[in-house]
Amino acid sequence: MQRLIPTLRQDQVAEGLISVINTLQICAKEISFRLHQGELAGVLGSTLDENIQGETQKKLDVLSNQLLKDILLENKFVRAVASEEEEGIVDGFSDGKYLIAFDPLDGSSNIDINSMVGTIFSILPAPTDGTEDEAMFLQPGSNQVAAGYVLYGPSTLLVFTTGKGVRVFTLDQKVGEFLLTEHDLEIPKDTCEFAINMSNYRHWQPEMRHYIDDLLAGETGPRCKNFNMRWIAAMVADVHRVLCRGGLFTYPWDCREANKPYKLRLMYEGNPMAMLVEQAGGQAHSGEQRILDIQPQHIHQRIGVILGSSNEVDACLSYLQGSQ
Ligand code: AFP
Repeated sequence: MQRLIPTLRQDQVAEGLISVINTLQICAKEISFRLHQGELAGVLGSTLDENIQGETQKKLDVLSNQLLKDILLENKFVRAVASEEEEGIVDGFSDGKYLIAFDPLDGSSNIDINSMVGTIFSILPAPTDGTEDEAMFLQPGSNQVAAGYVLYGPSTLLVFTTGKGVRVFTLDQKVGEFLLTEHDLEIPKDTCEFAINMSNYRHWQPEMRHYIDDLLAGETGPRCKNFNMRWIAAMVADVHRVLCRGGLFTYPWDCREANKPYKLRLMYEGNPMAMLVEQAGGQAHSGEQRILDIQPQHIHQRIGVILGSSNEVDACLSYLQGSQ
């Protein structure tokens, strides 16, 4: 089985980008080791702090964030990093070619129940026109040169794209190397599976409720087929399932808090997952536009997400646009 670096070279990925992806896999192995040690490493449970999003931080959120930041910032190709856990960006090398945005540990409420979590990353080119600070990161997702995630599950997987399809590597614990196990993931166009946090039903807009009602109505309803539902409560794991066997994943607009109608973040979750999904032949939409076309306003921006099997994303959008 092929190793990571030779695969990247075969895909004719630029040397600087290979170096950044290599650094990310080093971090991933370290986080994976700590997670698998669990209680034995004394890293489970929460800290007493909240992150910039106002959420309680788990010890492993803090540890993974620190690790990624420290190791990435030693790489001379890294101009700056932005993290879901940090208020502002952190500068690296002034002539670095790449910007890395990451969610160090997505789905962290799963840590203490020994369920799946992951590290999501997005790599953008550093602007060369003198743009500085946070403004450097405010590029549409279509500018990403690579995106991916590490899924810490029964196996540790590195799933990424550099724009030439979606590659899956599995961490061989015996030799400590990521080995290529899937060359080109492809999402089936049709699906009978969806993922949504149903407990928020009462907070959605009527058109989204109508769409989900019709899925639940099954083969005697207007969609004329039975749908199954899955919810892992970690986007990284739910999207992995969609990439492997199709499905629709959505975290839609929600009216609970007028100034916070969306949950997922554009830079750390929306954009990288959208690039992967499109590279695998699926679609990723915010409900208003293609996610990769969104011009970010700030690094912690949140958006609606509807992604997965292409025909099902179209079906969902047709309800939202009122044509069903
Ligand atoms: P964290 O990164 O703070 O753990 O949040 C995970 C997440 O943003 C996303 O991965 C899940 O899809 C979503 O939250 C699950 O949230 P709920 O199940 O609470 O709706």
